[in-house]
Amino acid sequence: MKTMATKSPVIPPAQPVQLPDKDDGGSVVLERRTQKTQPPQMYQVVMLNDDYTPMEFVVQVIQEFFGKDLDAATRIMLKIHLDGKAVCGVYSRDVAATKVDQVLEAANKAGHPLKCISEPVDF
Ligand code: TYC
Repeated sequence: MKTMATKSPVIPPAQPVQLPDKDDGGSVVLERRTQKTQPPQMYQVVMLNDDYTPMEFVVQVIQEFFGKDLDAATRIMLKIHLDGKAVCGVYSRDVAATKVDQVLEAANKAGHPLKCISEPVDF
């Protein structure tokens, strides 16, 4: 399961500008501002708890695909186990989607029901 969404860029409203002099006595001109480039939307890969996947497998997956050491991976796995879910990493949309695919493929191969999703940060 993958979750995707997009955010439309925020365009600042046009501001009324008073011309300095030689105007027609009080006319108001709307000046369009150039749009600022927004930083790319980032995606967090969230891993979900289940009752069947062995803890050791989850720790290995987090180490392998999210570049965490044993200690960090164990802490993330325990957070998932206790809270139901946890963020394993934050990436661009394509990289996050690839991480989800890699985790699901490894889980399927091993016969575990482990699930993870990708969702926009600030979802
Ligand atoms: N709850 C599982 C168990 O008790 C362990 C587990 C942790 C499973 C994290 C999935 O994403 C997960 N064996």
